[in-house]
Amino acid sequence: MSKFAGLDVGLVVAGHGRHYVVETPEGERIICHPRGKKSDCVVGDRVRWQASGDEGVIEHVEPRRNLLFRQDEWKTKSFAANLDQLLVLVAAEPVFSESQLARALIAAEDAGIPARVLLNKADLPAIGMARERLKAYAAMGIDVLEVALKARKDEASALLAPLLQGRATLVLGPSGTGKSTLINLLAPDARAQVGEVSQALNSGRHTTTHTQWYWLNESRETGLIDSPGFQEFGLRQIDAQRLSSLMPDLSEHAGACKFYNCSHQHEPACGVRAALERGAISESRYRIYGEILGELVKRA
Ligand SMILES: Nc1nc2c(ncn2[C@@H]2O[C@H](COP(=O)(O)OP(=O)(O)O)[C@@H](O)[C@H]2O)c(=O)[nH]1
Ligand SMILES: [Mg+2]
Ligand SMILES: [Zn+2]
Repeated sequence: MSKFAGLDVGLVVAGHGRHYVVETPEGERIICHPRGKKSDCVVGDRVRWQASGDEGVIEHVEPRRNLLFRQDEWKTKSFAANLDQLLVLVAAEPVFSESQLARALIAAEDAGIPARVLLNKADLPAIGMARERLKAYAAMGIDVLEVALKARKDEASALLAPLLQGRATLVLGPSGTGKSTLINLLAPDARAQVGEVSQALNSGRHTTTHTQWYWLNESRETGLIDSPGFQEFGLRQIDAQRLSSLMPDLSEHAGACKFYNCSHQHEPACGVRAALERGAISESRYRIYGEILGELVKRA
C-alpha cells in the first residue's frame, strides 16, 4: 500500500501558477499548494492531500489514465488529465485555423483520448465555408457536430447532453468560438463556480485565465473543462516517424508506401503522395503534415 493511502483524496478542479483548488469527495473545495518546488499537477488529477491551516498541501498525484499536453519549442504545457474525451470547438466565425484543429486532434490521438469536433454558430452565413473545411475530418471518421449554441440553445443542449453525460470532457478552441457560451448553457451555475474559484486563485477576473472544471449537475458526474486559448500548439512530444500514424487520413495510405520508414515527402513509390495526387487526401491536411514534420525534424 502506498504511503499516501491514509491521506484525503481530492480532484484538482482548477489551477493557476502554484495554486490549486482541490475538491473533496463531499464537494468541498480547498486551496492547495504542491509540496516542494515542482508544481506538476493539472486539472483532472486525483491527488492525496493534507490540511495545513485552512489550506492544504498536495503530497501525491495519483497515476494518470491520460494527459493532454502540447510541447512548444521552449515549454511543455499540460491541458488536463484523466479525460474521457476532447471536444474541439470551432466556429463559422472567427475563421478557425485548420492547423490548430489538426494539432489538437493529433495530440488527443497520441494521448489515447477520443475526440470530437463541434462546429458552432450554424446560424451565420459563413457556416457553409466552415462546413466545407471540415469535410476531410468527417471523412476520416471523426465525429463532426454542428450547433448554434446561442441562436438555437435547446437544440444544442439536446444534442450535447447525451454525449457529455457521465464523462469528463475537455473543451479546447480559440477564443470567440463559444466556449463560455457552451459552459453557461450546460452548467447553469457556471458563474458561481467560476466566481468561487477566481476568488480562491486570486486571478480576479472572469475571463478564462486558468483551466477550470465545471460540474454540469448537482450529482457531480458530468464534468466539462474549460481552458484558456492558446497561440501555439507544438507537438514536439511526438516522434517524427509516428506522426502520420496519428493522422487517420494519411495512415490509411501509408501501408502502400514502398519504404516502411517513408516520410511521405520525397521517397519514390509513396502511397500517401499517390493518394494526395488522386484527391483521396486533402491538400491542406498534407500541408499541415509537412509543417508539423518540419518542426519535429528541425528539433532532432
Ligand atoms: N451568431 C452566433 N454567435 C454566437 C453563438 N454562440 C456564441 N456566439 C457569440 O460568440 C461570441 C463569443 O462567445 P464566447 O462564448 O464568449 O466565446 P469564448 O471566447 O470561446 O468563450 C459571443 O459574442 C457569443 O454571443 C451562436 O450560436 N451564434
Ligand atoms: Mg470565454
Ligand atoms: Zn509515403
